[in-house]
Amino acid sequence: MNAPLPTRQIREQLYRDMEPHNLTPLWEVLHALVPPRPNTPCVPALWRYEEVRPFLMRAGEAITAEEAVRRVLILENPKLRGQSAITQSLYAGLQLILPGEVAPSHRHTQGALRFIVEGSGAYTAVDGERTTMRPGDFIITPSWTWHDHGHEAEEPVVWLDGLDIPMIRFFDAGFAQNDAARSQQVTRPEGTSFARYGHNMVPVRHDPPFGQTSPIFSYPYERSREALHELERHAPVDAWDGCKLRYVNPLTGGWPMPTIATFMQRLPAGFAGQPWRQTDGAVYSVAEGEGEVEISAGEQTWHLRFRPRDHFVIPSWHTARLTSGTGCVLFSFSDRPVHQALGIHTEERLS
Ligand code: GTQ
Repeated sequence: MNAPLPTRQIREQLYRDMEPHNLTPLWEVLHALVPPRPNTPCVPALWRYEEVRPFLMRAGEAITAEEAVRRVLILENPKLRGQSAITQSLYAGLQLILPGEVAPSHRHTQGALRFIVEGSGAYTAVDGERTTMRPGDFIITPSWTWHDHGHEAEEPVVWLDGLDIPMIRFFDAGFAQNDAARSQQVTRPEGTSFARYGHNMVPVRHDPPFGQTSPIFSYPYERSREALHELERHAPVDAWDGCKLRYVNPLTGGWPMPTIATFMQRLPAGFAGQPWRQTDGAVYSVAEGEGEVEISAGEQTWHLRFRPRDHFVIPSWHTARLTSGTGCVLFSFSDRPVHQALGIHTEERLS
């Protein structure tokens, strides 16, 4: 009789024999599959605008908006290089359009937001209506709506693109089409959507024009900024967030986009915030002012000092705290609507 094989050999033989059958033992990976806490591969990162801008302008010389279709430099998480992702679920990029250019009309199931970083006078057209871009405006391209971008003014215009590209890729649910026309036909004057839906009033009879996405596709900075400044003067400042508002879909009171939450916050001068962590990793665009974000996870700590037009990412379940000497205004977006729809959104406010 043969001596029984040692346990390790028995297991390794089993793994080798079942390998060609596309079978693998759970017990070897279980700890990583259901970790005790979120364990993202993403890391915090900062893109300084003064470093990025020269590359954008060089891109402007290297390729036209028309040839590129979208002339964008993707902000890739340093630990997700090659994946066109800033977090596991979100895409971010900086798009440049120059006077006289057109980024041709197309549509896709991926939803997009724009946050205007530099320059005025370019437009984006959604479903027959144009909206002019100004710095600090938050603009939405709802899933599966035709959209083109154009520029008939004087100066380069740069905006932050935030899309749910990695999420839609994860679900293998991406479709896209190019329009036969370069620029879509304008069918409504600029401002129609805002007049209908943007004044705390909505038409008595209407169908939601963009399904689960907000019927307002431009939230002008003028309005958001004024609200934040009023709050700073008259309302208590939150010890973690400063004065932070979320954008809403006026038809539902919920998020403006089904996959992406958007926020704008003001940190008063001298603000030294308390630390927090949450499961939704978030991307920030600095609209005004300067400050610092301290981010930590495990043994590691990052100190990111930000200035106007800089961009940074706070990954899932990283502890973060914000400070600002001068005071600042921050726009941010995350995948929180999906966490909430699944009942898995978690936040801890620490002190
Ligand atoms: O403007 O339609 O940054 O389709 C990436 C994909 C922008 C856009 C991006 C896109 C767009």
